[in-house]
Amino acid sequence: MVHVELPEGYAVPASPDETLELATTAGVRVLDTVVQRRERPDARTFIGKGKLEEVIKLCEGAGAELIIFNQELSPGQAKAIAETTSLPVIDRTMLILDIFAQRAQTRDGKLQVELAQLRYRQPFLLHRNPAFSRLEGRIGGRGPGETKLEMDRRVIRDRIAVLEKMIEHVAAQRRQTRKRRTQRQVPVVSLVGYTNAGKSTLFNLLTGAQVRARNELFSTLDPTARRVRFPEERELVLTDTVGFIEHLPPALLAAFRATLEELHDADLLVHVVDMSSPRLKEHLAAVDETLKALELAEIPRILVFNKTDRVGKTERAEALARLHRAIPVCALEPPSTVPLVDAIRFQFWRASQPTGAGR
Ligand SMILES: Nc1nc2c(ncn2[C@@H]2O[C@H](COP(=O)(O)OP(=O)(O)OP(=O)(O)O)[C@@H](O)[C@H]2O)c(=O)[nH]1
Ligand SMILES: [Mg+2]
Repeated sequence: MVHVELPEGYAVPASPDETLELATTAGVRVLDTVVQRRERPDARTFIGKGKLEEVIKLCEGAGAELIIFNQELSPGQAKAIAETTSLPVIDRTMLILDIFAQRAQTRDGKLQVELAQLRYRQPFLLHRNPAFSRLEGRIGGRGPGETKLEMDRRVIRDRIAVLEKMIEHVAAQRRQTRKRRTQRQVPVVSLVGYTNAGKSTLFNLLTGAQVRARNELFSTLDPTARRVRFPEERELVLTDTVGFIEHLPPALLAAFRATLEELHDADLLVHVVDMSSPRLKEHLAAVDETLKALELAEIPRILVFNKTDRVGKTERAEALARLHRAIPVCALEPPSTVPLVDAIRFQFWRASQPTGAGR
């Protein structure tokens, strides 16, 4: 893996630790990480000709089969690098897309991932990058659908158009379901947040569902909705969604617009945060930015600091949560979610009795 540090003023690079985790999730073992400090990126190869040759030698020595760049490469840079080595080269975005390709289960999810892959790779493919044929079926080179990813540009353009139509069709069906829901005036609460924050765990706890919740990045791709009943015949719909990440590839965001569109119906967003993460601040900022980009910043939001058990002392967890005006919870301990449930109820039914108060 190649990681480049640039001086202030340049875009902050993605965390190399997180990219290592992404690689592990995708099924890649990273043999070595080369860190380079530069005054500015090399226009042609990003890391410069000499450094690139050094990296290639290192790969040959270690028996590496793939080079991962911890940043987005321009199509020109990817091409120049591919011309220097016979090893396939992928960037962080392709790594993320690969995880999505492996995870996609539903037809809808598969369509969206394939669209994202084609859109992202289109400019690369226009250069007839030979590295792509070597990637076929491997990390960075597999798709969720039946389509071969190595295609000529006209075929790709046609396929993109078909995918867009199919996704729009699914989105229209979803809109119908949502309309019925809105007509019945059931409030919708959506869990949002950084990947691996514990959204699905909390969702399962609050709804009794059993969606996939694992210690890995991007466990959840498909949105799930469940009714939650409260005393006094009250109910709401809770939804679980795909997690966000720093430097979220725009191609992915665009393709997932159909899925994320559901968030526009939410009457309340519950932003779940892994409070034990050393990159807490960056995660908060990444989610804020993504919500803004999706035009969801206006929806009322409750901030939830999850994984209090991992922060050690309860007082410390509570102080940190207070500092950020967040509600502390531990999604592994059901009683800890009472304040959150009360806050949600208060949002919709101000006059209702707090949980456990009875009447
Ligand atoms: N210690 C601890 N672990 C938790 C807590 N909540 C969730 N986890 C763990 O964190 C990991 C991620 O949980 P998920 O619920 O899959 O996270 P998510 O936000 O849905 O993640 P994505 O779907 O990948 O975006 C799992 O291993 C959970 O068991 C918590 O309160 N404490
Ligand atoms: Mg999840």
